[in-house]
Amino acid sequence: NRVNIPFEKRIELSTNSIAKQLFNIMATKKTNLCLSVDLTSSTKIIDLLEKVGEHICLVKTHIDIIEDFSDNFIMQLKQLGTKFNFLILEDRKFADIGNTVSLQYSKGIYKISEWADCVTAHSLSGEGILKALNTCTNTGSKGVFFLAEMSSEGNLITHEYTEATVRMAAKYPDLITGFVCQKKETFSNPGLIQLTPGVQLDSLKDDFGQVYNTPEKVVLENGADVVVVGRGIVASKNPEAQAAIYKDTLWKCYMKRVSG
Ligand code: 5IU
Repeated sequence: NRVNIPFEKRIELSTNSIAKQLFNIMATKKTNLCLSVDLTSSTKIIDLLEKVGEHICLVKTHIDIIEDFSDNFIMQLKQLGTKFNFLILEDRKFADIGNTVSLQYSKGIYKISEWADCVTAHSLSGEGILKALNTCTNTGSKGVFFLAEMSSEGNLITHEYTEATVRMAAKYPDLITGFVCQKKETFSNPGLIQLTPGVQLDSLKDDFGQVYNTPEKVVLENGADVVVVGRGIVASKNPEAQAAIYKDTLWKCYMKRVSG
């Protein structure tokens, strides 16, 4: 069972270079925390990452919500990634036909393919989306977290959709880093990474349908490898202390999982 294999052992089982790097970072830094920096000011993002960079393996961005975007921001972000050893996931949730996605990925103001180690994508439009992301090669290594399930209540993803998504991903072993999903049964390949959002310690939901679970539930019961926390850290009074708490709690759950 993939959830009982330690990250160190899963490095050699993965076929995507970003998955290998991420497993390696998690094992070395002893953290499976991904911070979702859903802030609209680039200086606030940089300040926050200076404080919490040591606690995270991955930072998740929504580049299109930033109001003062600049190439300099990207440079700072990359530098922090190198300084603290974390990767960057742009949560773009690509969903269009392949040709449009290849433009959205590499062109425009953001030029995502030039700086994001990995991106998220929907399977809704079909395999062309993976073909497109796979052909854009202005960086050496890249990865895709394919969206197999969502955390929000009332989302329209069915069991069949999830299964078809996992089958589609299997055709692109070099490209797929893992799945954004909620359950351990969703896939079995131990070389792939389960990224799970919807975690907060002091809240059960937000006003717009987000559903929160506890670290114990997502890591021990539901098989999350990397756990996404946004407002639980970003909106707290002391993000630095809070990041350390999430990191320790999530890592303890992971240790319990692989030793039990
Ligand atoms: N996100 C989800 N649920 C999902 C997917 C993505 O919450 O199913 I796919 C994103 C949205 C947000 C972050 O950027 O993860 C969660 O932030 P909060 O922890 O603040 O709810």
